Amino acid sequence: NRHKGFTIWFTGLSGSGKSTLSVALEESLHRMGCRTYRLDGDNVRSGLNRDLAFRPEDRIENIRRIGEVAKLFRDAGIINLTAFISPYRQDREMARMLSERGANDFLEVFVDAPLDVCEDRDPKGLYKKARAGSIPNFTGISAPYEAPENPEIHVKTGECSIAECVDQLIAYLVEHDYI
Ligand code: GGZ
Repeated sequence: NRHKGFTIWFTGLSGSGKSTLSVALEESLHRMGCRTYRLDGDNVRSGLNRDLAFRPEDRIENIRRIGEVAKLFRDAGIINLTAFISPYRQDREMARMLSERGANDFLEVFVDAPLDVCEDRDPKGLYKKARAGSIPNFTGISAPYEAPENPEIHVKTGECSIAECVDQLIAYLVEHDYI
């Protein structure tokens, strides 16, 4: 598969399925012979961004650095999948500006699941702790999430399976000649 470098930027609440979806999409892309790299909390917040927490200024800097890294992968011709809450519209726009060389090098994917669905899933028990007040600034509970207004792709993980969402993403990428 001959493809250019570009960024697929997943945004959504904790527990919305960003990481799961990015892993599943990456598997499909690999089967198609694409070169990818995935950035998420596990490999970025533990290393490059380990000095950052979850205050607004930390999140802004988190997203700024990730945007810069995404740009490097883009320049290397790699499809970069990023899975961070990235709650602020302005920061996602900044990441888009950083990343965008030609047009269309940055695809925002709104991973949309209602808060109550995410809270029911609560895979790490974080919502429960946030409700109890032991995690401050928790997105959706005590910190804002600004939903995208014009994402390239909008997937509804509360209604559709991960496989269906992956199909939707692949269809978009094929239709728009990314892969
Ligand atoms: C939101 C938090 C918080 C607070 C820890 N608010 O479900 P998770 O665990 O694995 O994903 C969440 C992750 C969010 O990190 P990001 O780098 O994606 O956030 S941002 O883009 O806003 O900078 C959650 C965990 O870290 N976590 N404390 N207060 N999520």
